[in-house]
Amino acid sequence: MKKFTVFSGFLGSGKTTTMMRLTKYCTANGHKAAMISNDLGHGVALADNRFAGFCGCDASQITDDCICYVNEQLAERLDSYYVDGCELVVSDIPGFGVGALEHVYHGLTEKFPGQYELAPFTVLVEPKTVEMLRSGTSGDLKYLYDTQLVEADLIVLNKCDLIGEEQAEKDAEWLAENYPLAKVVRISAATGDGMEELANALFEGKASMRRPEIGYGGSDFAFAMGKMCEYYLQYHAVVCCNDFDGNAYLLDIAEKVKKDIREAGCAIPHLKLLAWEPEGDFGRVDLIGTDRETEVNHRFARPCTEIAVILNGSGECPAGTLDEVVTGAAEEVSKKYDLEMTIHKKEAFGMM
Ligand SMILES: Nc1nc2c(ncn2[C@@H]2O[C@H](COP(=O)(O)OP(=O)(O)OP(=O)(O)O)[C@@H](O)[C@H]2O)c(=O)[nH]1
Ligand SMILES: [Mg+2]
Repeated sequence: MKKFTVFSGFLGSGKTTTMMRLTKYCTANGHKAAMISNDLGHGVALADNRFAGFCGCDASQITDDCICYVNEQLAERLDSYYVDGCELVVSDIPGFGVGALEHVYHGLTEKFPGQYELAPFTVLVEPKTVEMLRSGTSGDLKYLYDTQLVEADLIVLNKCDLIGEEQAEKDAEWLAENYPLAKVVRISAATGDGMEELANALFEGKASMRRPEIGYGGSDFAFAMGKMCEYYLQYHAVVCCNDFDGNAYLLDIAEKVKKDIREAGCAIPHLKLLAWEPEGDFGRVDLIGTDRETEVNHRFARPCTEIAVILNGSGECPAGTLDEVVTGAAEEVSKKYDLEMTIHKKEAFGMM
């Protein structure tokens, strides 16, 4: 089998966590699987790909562009995975992306007819987003939340561990009623619940290849995309003392970004903070919005004396504001911890 699927879904919905959990599940059950992270930035390994690698996943990345626009590069990558015995490859698209059904599924089919078995086009959604869509409070980004789901052959309601069974059932019913062409499955990438059902849906299901009208490039698209920007900072830091706590350091940066972004009247749907030291110990913290608890997803086991850091994520604000806030937070917190920072690369750019 040479199955390929795209995981779409808004920033922070759990695409990377699900790809990691799913590919490990499939490989452990006799169907080798691999994942491609499609974070945006030029020429560096970004947080999702490094994190997946540190966690032992069969993972690579495409970062120069959205996979929508690089069919040939994607095809080459897929071929190398299939030669290596993979039966399923999953790639995400940037969390504010839409249009991958047309650009990736139809693009691959037109350029490489019969070469890939396309699994259902899959869209992850978390309960918080369902709640916003249901209550009509999804604000300026409504077009993105809704259009992603309109593209779905398979909707994956993730983070079901955060809600009760009854609420999960209600959310799944609402999704099925409002996006009637999609099948809905419920999972928790955090606990692993639902992986068998998800794997079966991908291996047994097929892409519909329908072409929904999503107003790609139109005024609603431009309005929502015009709000989004992308940022990354990569640096190295030398620590002065032997009691440096990398976990507290990352958390402090995240909390400062949260506070400063709030004060700037902006939003930051997802910032990923990843740091590692030469022996391979690492820490990962996720800031998901300014009104939620910062999440510690992996802790340094020991104090360290030297770290490399990648901070990357997406803001609902001008690129300059995100740059100022995140770079400023990294610099200020580094000073507080007596770190000597050497910045290797930084990028901040708007999506329109
Ligand atoms: N409670 C809970 N948290 C989850 C689950 N899946 C993911 N998360 C957390 O949600 C946050 C975002 O998850 P990611 O997998 O990085 O989300 P993403 O969709 O890849 O985000 P982008 O790369 O920004 O588009 C992380 O802190 C995860 O640990 C889940 O099933 N339950
Ligand atoms: Mg991700």
